[in-house]
Amino acid sequence: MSHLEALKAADPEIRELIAEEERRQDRCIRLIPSENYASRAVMEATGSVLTNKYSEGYPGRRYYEGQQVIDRVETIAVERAKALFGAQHANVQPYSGSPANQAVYLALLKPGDTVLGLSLPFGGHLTHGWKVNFSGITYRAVQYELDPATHRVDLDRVLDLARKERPKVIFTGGTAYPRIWDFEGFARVAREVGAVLVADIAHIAGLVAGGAHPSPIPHAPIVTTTTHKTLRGPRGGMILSTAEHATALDRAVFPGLQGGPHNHTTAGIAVALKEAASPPFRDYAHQIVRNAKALAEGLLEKGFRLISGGTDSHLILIDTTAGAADRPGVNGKPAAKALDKAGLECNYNTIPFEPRKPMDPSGVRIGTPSVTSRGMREPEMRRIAEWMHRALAAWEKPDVLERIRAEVAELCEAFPPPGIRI
Ligand code: DSN
Repeated sequence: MSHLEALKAADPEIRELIAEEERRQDRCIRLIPSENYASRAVMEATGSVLTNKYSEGYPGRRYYEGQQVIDRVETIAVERAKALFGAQHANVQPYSGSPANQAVYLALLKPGDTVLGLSLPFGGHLTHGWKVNFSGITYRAVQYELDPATHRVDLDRVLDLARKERPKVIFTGGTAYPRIWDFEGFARVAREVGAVLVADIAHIAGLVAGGAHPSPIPHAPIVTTTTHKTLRGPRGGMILSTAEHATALDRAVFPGLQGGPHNHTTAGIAVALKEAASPPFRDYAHQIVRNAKALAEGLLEKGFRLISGGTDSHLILIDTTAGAADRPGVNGKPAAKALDKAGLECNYNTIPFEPRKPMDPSGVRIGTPSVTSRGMREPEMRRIAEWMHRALAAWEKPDVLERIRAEVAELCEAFPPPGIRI
């Protein structure tokens, strides 16, 4: 916390809250699959004087003077993004994943046009056409679901729906789908109906960068992502595309949707992209998947019901309402709250064909990006599975949850998180 000395003097209340959050992130096992630990280098870039500068426009074409440095920072970020993912064009200005997707709609569609995406309760994202989101309000959204038996995408069903509804845009990707995305198969569907395929790889960008998940490029001409999940950068967004869509997408981001880019974030993204291009990041990406598989195996041994039976990626979706002989079933929300009390942070989540309400669903969603960033491996995943079992077996017993929390903190002490202790 030495870097927060000025804050200590100016605003001790906020400084203490940041210190408290730092301790919390250090002492618990963070299993939310969309979160991670950004490196200290990423945070230094993000917490820099670049936050002081307005830069509406793009490198070489700005509406403000004084862009000598900012233009170079953004150009480096763009070139690194293109090189890392093998894309012809990159826009690193979207404030996050939702604005990145919003820009895609603005670039490709008119209000009322048809878009096809995975339904939210089945693991899709709000911006893929969910009814309460701008995407479902402004456009004619049609949603595909998962196969009732396998809980996997059934491309034949997607094709049938696409033939019937003739979408202009098809989204792949989601927030709670634990299996590999068949980008090539989706590209065939999109070609057949004349739609533009958009791959939202927000969750798996780091896996794609590290070679632990197939790349959507060249199958999808447009790829959107956040930068802070498996990619381990600051909170931000990016759009990658073919040259064909570059101008429309750039115009949609600015001036269509946003004002000045967050230059401090752009610098943090550049640093994260450099880190993601390094050989250790490839090991990191593959270890995330190995850890998720080990955690899934540990949970299956404890009798947990995993959606789709396991995982190929960084995340696992558990139906916590299904108990075992020595563990009662419990709804997702109380399960997530009990796990949090035990120092195991996750989020409650809908499961496919969810019979309950989104605010009180049947499952929890966990993942391994953060624990892998701390250097944890398969043996630690076994311990996490055991703790999850014990915590949910005693979900109404604060003393048991407190004991587990102490054990969790002891393990965490041995695995310093990036950005906090290393
Ligand atoms: N909120 C993100 C997640 O947790 O998956 C998706 O945008």
